[in-house]
Formats: sequence, structure tokens, C-alpha cells
Amino acid sequence: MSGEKTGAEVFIKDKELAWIPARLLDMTADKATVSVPSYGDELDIEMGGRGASKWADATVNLKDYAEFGKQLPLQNNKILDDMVDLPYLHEAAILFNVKARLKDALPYTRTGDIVIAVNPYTWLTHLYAEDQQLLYANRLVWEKHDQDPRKLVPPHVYEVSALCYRGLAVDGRNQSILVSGESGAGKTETVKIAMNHMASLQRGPVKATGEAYSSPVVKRIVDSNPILEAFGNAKTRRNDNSSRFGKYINLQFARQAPQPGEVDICNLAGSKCNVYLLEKTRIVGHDEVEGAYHIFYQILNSPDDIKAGLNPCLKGSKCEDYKYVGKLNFVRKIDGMSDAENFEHLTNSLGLVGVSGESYQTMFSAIVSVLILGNMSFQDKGGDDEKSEVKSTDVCKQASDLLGIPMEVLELSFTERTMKTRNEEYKVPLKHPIAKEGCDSFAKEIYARSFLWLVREINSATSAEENYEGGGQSDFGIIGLLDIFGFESFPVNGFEQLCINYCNEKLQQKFTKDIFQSVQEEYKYEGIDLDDIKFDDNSDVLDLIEGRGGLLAMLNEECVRPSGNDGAFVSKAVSGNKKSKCLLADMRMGPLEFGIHHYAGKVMYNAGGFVGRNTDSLPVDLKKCALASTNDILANHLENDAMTKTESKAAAAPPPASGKGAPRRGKSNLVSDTVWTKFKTQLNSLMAGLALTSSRYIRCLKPNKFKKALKMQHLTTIEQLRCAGVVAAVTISRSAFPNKLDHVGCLERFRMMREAGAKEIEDPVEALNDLLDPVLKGREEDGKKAYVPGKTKVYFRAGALEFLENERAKHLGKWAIHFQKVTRAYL
Ligand code: AOV
Ligand code: MG
Repeated sequence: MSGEKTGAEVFIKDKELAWIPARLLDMTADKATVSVPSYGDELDIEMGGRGASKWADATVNLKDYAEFGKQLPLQNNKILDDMVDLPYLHEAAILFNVKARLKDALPYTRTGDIVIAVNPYTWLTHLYAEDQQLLYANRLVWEKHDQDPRKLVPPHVYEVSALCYRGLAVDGRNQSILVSGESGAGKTETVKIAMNHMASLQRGPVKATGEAYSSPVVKRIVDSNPILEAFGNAKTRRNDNSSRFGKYINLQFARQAPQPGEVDICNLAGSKCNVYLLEKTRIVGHDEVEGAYHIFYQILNSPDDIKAGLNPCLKGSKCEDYKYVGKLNFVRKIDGMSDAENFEHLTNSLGLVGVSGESYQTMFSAIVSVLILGNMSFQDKGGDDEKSEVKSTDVCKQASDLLGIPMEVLELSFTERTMKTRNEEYKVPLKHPIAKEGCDSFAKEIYARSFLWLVREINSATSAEENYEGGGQSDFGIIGLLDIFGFESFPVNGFEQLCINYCNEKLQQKFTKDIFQSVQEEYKYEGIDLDDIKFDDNSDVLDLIEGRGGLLAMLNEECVRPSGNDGAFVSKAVSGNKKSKCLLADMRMGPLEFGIHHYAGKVMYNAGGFVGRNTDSLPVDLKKCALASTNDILANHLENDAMTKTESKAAAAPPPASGKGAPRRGKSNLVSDTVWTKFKTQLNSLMAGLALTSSRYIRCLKPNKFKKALKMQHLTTIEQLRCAGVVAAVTISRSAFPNKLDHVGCLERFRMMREAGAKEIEDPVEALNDLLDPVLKGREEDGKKAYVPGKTKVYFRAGALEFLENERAKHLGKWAIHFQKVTRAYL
């Protein structure tokens, strides 16, 4: 802060508001008086309606905001399309830029190649109209420009979809869009927006026609979204339509030979989707203010004849009749449609992907059986042994009918467990709470497997290999769309959070590498030597999690140890990773607690239930019982992961008697992988797939927790900007040279510092040297010049631009005048 002048525009740090813009009135060695402009009720939303009246002229302790001393002055009233162009970089400047844009109904902002998408919480129809789709398609895909074509259009999701399409069609490289953000930030909507745009792009450089999607496969691809949402989304505290699974959709494009002189055209030929970690606990219960999976409400709120058609036992039933669903204490409408309407729509969409007739009935029998299993109750049988029995016999009968498993078999599978020693096999009776637990696991498994079965059916109906008329072709161009759970940190974090945050660490590592690479490319383009870019990578955290002797390995060890338990996992993990700076553990923590210093901040975990969650295997008796079912999904698809029918047939074929294929299948039959190991394998294959693509990033932000249209809360937004690596991305791009200006802008701005009568120089680089050398002489550090002119921009080392601004101000006389001009100069 030292050297700051009265009148300067600054941001002051505040506990409740993160940063607020102010003007410096007076300053002593340790205190500053600032004036804070009136905000009316604008800050109310941040302060929970308590009003912003506490803000008037204030005296602040300089210690509190010394942090940005170097970065003043800040031009906070300038709204920028691209935040990399903020002449003075600071977290507050980023925040106020996105905030100002949101207020103007501009939810999208760029940070270099990254698009920041703020959830507007109101459908801005004009942004997604057909003319907009065409604008981005024409500017970014079909037309040729000398300059960066993005300069011709405002930031948008369509810019990302169009550039990906161009990358695939013109450059011939597979692409991916990685969408991230916290729950409710708008990831799923963003992916749908991008997908719809890409489905429209295949029309080629033509005018709007208003025609519907040109092929049935494209319609199926677009229509498969609501199916996944019905079965995989639920209402949570944070999002009424929260996706409880991660997904990666591969859109497959068939390349068409280009006409002479024309751009290649790729047609959307199919899609294949991978899903990750469906939240299983929600199948058997949920928090009072949250909801079960949408499908249950869609079924139960449909007219009686529809319900009876799914299964006679549903006739006349309501949500509260089923324990897993429970009383409905909120109004359900998703996208303005009632549950019954959504179910009708779902049935149509299912028909489009071939789930109709018998397979439709089979799937719904499985889904309805989950509801019924939730109502099963058990009681101890009495007598000496610990055996229990089914209390609700009619419910058991319903389940037995639905699943096609004899009632006695079902009952015994819940109330006994088969144990094996080397020489014999015997049955152990189970007490009623254990029997109920088994019943819940069974329900979870049935639902989760039905979900995977459904994904497989959708893949079979949409994948290009099986559906594209071009037939036979197998090398389709790919644009992948990743919609995956963002970083999570709650007051108490469990196994799911650890998996989710692990996944985010993996993606963050890729993100950092990609950003670093794009900075390298920029400097290369500008012809600047790159010698001192520094950035933090998160390999320590990943080592701690997935490395040898890391948390994953330790937990897996506990899961196979006969007396393995959560406490032993924590103590072994802590003692084995003492050297890791990312593991937080101290004496004051409970025996099940540990913390991880993630890239996005510290998260405290409670390992209660880790061993159980990680093992998550169905007792062998229930597995057998499922295999005996007449329901095809239970009997034949309990082990299948989501793939297409052809792929699963290939996988089910007997392994070759010898050769490479044999041992793998053998192993997977013997040793059941843990949840985390499976997830790690899935993630590694995702990362390997992504590595073959050019990735583009969309960072979604949830601007306020009230779901209010076009309003932004500071603290939570700042937190997300940090977690999303937006600040880091700008920092990396600025680490060697914090400031840059384009040649012309720089020459015009500092022109007045030249000596009167100096002759005009035409070459911009020479003109810049002529202008800047005399002023910045003596400011070299380690023999390096304070500025470096590149091909189109001039780059300044830390402090150089501030120095120039000060010099310029001296030329101009007064600071007050200076400030008005600084502001205007960048507008
Ligand atoms: P998420 O996918 O990031 O959360 P969604 O995409 O489901 O979040 O968005 C949450 C809600 O915000 C949607 O249901 C819409 O009401 C609204 N919304 C999002 N994007 C837009 C937009 N572009 N325009 C208008 N409204 C929007 V989660 O799956 O919970 O992690 O788990
Ligand atoms: Mg979602």
C-alpha cells in the first residue's frame, strides 16, 4: 500500500462481503480512511437482508488490505469480456467483473480460453435463440478471419461448442469440454446447451431453417438426457434437480469428405455415455427436505391406470405409502412440468431408445421392487438362536412376485448368511436389524444395476457403431462432454466426498497442466522466451491419495483384513503418511478424523463407515437369490457395467483358453474390486481418454444460495473462483509478466512521455523501445528488462506498469484527473 495516493480506487477486505470497492480519503502509516459508495439494497442479498447501512466512510487497518498493495489502482467499473485483460489483476477485480456482467444479464465471461458460466437462475431466452446458435457457428466455425475469431463474439457456451466442433472438423483432433462447478452451479444445463448447439452444427454453413433434428439418432441423443435425469437426479438442499452421478458423454461425429474449397463437415452420428458413482444411499432414504430419485415421484404421482399398468400393487398408492420415498413436503415441478407429465414424456423417450414392451415392464418391475423392499420389515423369531423372520409377509409376497423369486428363497436370503471355511459351508442366522440392512443393500443394488442397464440400453440405441447409417465406419471423431460433481466440503465429510474430491484433484492436475501449456503457447506466439513461470501443482495430494501406501491402498487393505475397521484405517494412514504435508492430523482430532489439504482448501473427513462403503458388496446369498430371479436385469446384468449390447456380449463370451484375455476375467471373478478401486480405474481411463483430446473448460459458478435471478453473493462466489482455479489460471498466465497491453494501446497511453518533437517511428516494436527504454531504464531486475515487446502485445514485469502509470500521472499533474482517465482509457 505504501506510496498510494489519496483519491485512489481500492478494494477493502471485509469479513462478510469479501471485498468492497472504496475510494482512499486519507492515509497514515498504519491506517487509511476510505469512502464507500452507497449500495442501496444491492448488498442485502449477501448480508441476508440485514442491509448495507454499516458501510459508510470507514477507517480500516492497513494490515488488512496490504495484500493488494501492489495492484492498485483497480479499474473496477470496467466490464471486460476477457479477464486476462484486466490491467491489474486481483481476486476482487475478477469478482466485480463477473458481478457487473451478471447484473447486466451477461452470465458468461472469458478467462483466456476458459469460459466462466454464472448460473443466471432465469432462462435468458435470447441467449439461446437460433440466431445465436447460427452466429457462433458462422463466426467461429465456417467463416475465416485474420484475427482471433472470439474477439468478434461475446463469451458464451456456444463459443466453446463451436470451437470444439471446428477443432474436430477442421483440425481433425478429438475434443472435450470439461464442465465443473459446485452443486447447482449449472453444469448439467450447460452441457445440455452445448450439446443442443453441437447437434445443430451439423447442418453446415446454412441459414436458419427451423427444421427439427435431422436424424432419429440425434433426436435420441438429445432425448436421452431426461431419461438419465429421471433415474439419476433428485432434489437436494442445493439443487431441485441435482445429478447424483457423474457423466461423460462422447458425441461421435462422422467425417464427410470435404467439397473442394469448403470446410470439412462432421455429422453427429451417435453418442456413448459413461456414468460414475451413482449416489446409492439416496435409494433407501433421504433427508427430510431433500427427495428420493425423481422416478419414484413420477411413478407414484401418475394416474392410477398408468400405475396399475406398471404393477397392480401400485394401484391407489401414494408417496407416503413407501418408506424410501416418504411424505411429499414440497411442491414438485421440474422445468414447469408435473410428475405425471414428466412420466409420460419419459415413457416416450424410453420408447425412442428401444425400452418398450417387455424390457419396459422388466425395468419397471425392478424399480417398483425397490419401493416394495423398502417396506419389508423383520422381527426376531424368538427362541434360543438369533434367527429373524419376515414380519410383513404380504410385502414379501409382492416382492417375490415382482422379482420372480420364490418367497421362501427370498426370506432365507435375508435372514441367513452362508459362511465358508476350507472344508465346509454352513449358515449363520441373522438378527432382524442385519436382515433389514441386507434388504436395503439388495434394493440399492437392484436400483443401481437397473440404472446401469438403462445407460447401456441408451448407449446401444445412440452409439454410432450400432446406429449410424454410414455403417461399418469405426473411427468417429469425438467431442466429449464431462458433467461431474464439483469439489465438496461440508461440516462433516464422508467417503463420497473423498471420492468426489479425489476426482477433482485429478481434473485439477490436468487443468493446471493445460493452462500452463496455453500460456507457453501464447508466449511462443508472441516470440517471448519463457524462463520463469511458476505454478503449484497438486501432485503431493494425489500421491497422498492414490500413491503407494496412500489412503486408497490403506483403505483397501483394511477392507480385506478380517477384522478391518475404520479406526485402524485412519491410524495406519496417518502413521504411514507422516511426511505428507497434505495430510492433516493431530492429537486433538477424534480417532476417525483426518484432514486433507486439497488444492481448493482444507477438508476434514470422518472415516466412519469407510470400510463398509468401500467394500459395498452384496452378501453372497443375496447375489445368488438375484441370479435366480426371472427378472432379466437381476438375473443377467448384476455384474455388467454400462456399455453397449455388442460390447457386453463380447465381454460375456468365454475367455480364450489361453493367452492374454484369460487371467483378467479369472481375477475379476475371484477378487471383487472395492468401490474406490473401481472408481480409480474408471477415472484413469477417463483421464487417458481425455489426454487424447484437446480440452476446453467451462467453470460454472453458483452466484447465490437463494436461487435468485441475476444476484451475486461475494463470499461464496470468491470461494468458487478459487476452487475452480480461475484466479490461479490468471495468476499462471501473469506469473512472469503480470501486466500486458497491446502495442497500439500502450503507445497511445504513454505517448505524452516522449520528448517534444521526437520523430514518429512506424515499426511498433521499435516505437515501443524508443518510448519505454528511457522511462524504465534502471528498473531491470537480474539483468532482465522491465518490459518485453512481443509480436502483438507488450509484457511488463511486476511493478513496471504501476511505475509507468505514476510517471504518466506526474506528466498529467493531478491524481484526480489521472483516475478519470485511467478508467476511461480501458473502457
Ligand atoms: P448442476 O448440474 O451444476 O448441479 P444444474 O445444471 O442442475 O446444476 O442447474 C441447477 C438449476 O439452475 C437448474 O435446474 C436451473 O433452474 C438453473 N440453471 C442452470 N443453468 C441455467 C441457465 N443457463 N439458465 C437458466 N437457468 C439455469 V449438481 O448436478 O446438483 O452438482 O449435483
Ligand atoms: Mg447436474
